[in-house]
Amino acid sequence: MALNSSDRRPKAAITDNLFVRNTAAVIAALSCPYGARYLVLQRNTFAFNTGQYALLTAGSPDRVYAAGLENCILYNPDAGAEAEGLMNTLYPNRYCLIRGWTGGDELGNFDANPQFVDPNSGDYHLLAGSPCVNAGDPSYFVGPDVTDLDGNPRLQRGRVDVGCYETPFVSLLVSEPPTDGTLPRTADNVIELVFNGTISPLPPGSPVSIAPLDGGGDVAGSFSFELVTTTVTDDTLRAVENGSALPNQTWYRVEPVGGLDVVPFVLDVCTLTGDADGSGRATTGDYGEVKLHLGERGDVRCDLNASGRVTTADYSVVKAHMGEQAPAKPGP
Ligand SMILES: [Ca+2]
Ligand SMILES: [Ca+2]
Ligand SMILES: [Ca+2]
Repeated sequence: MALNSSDRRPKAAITDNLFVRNTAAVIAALSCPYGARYLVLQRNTFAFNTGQYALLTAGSPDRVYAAGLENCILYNPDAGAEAEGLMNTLYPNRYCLIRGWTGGDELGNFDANPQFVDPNSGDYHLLAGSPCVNAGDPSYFVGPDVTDLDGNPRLQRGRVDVGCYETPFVSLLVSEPPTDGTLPRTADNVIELVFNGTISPLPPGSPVSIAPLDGGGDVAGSFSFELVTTTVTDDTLRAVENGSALPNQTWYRVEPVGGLDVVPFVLDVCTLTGDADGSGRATTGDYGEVKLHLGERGDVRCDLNASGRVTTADYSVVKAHMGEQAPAKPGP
């Protein structure tokens, strides 16, 4: 994308754009030569643009007041031609990676390789170890609806990244039960969520909401939550029902609360006592599943009566609910 602006309106912002591999004799990516003093360029990535200048933020070096840069990446081949007028800004450049530019360290600016994922193939997302990750203005406020160029939440891991992409560190990999799975125990049912990274520290209160799909209040307060380790430290959230808090044959939706710093997800599960094998119905097949796990201890799925161990007594739970199935899931 290339843009030439001579907009004289004050306090405009150009945000969350990717300007890459533009070529021009003079100004490659962006030109805002007149009245740019009230223009702020926020969370943009300018990379591999070639020309006399990668972008023009003022008419010339001696023109007073160029556009300001915040949380931007300027990483173009000719460091000397990064941008015209970087110094004379009404809004000082802050928290930017600017190749070859020094003099703004006290405002969080820095010069480094941004570590794009695969720029030769057009992927300008940031590697996990990029110096731009969580290097934006720490006091930068973005509302919950503000997204990056991909449409992902702009604020992740507590601090905005530099450039047009926010690195979504942590997302849900797998769950037990899986999507549309069942909670088969008479009590102390377990929902285990495994993420692709550490999720500690947890926010105060319940880290997820667990709301009945047919209406009614969040029941997350009826669960205890703990962090455990599956692959990396604290990558797994275990939610354990406190006793028999949930009625049978009821659908619930599990979602992260705002304070849990993960990519949003939706997990629907249904209570279905006796469904040891997760088939969605209590049948004789569940006897076989219990038999396979006889003797196991702890919060295991086949411990249907929540005694702490899988025994032949768990067969009676299947028998008591024989033939019951998960109701149709409410909603669209
Ligand atoms: Ca971040
Ligand atoms: Ca079953
Ligand atoms: Ca048992």
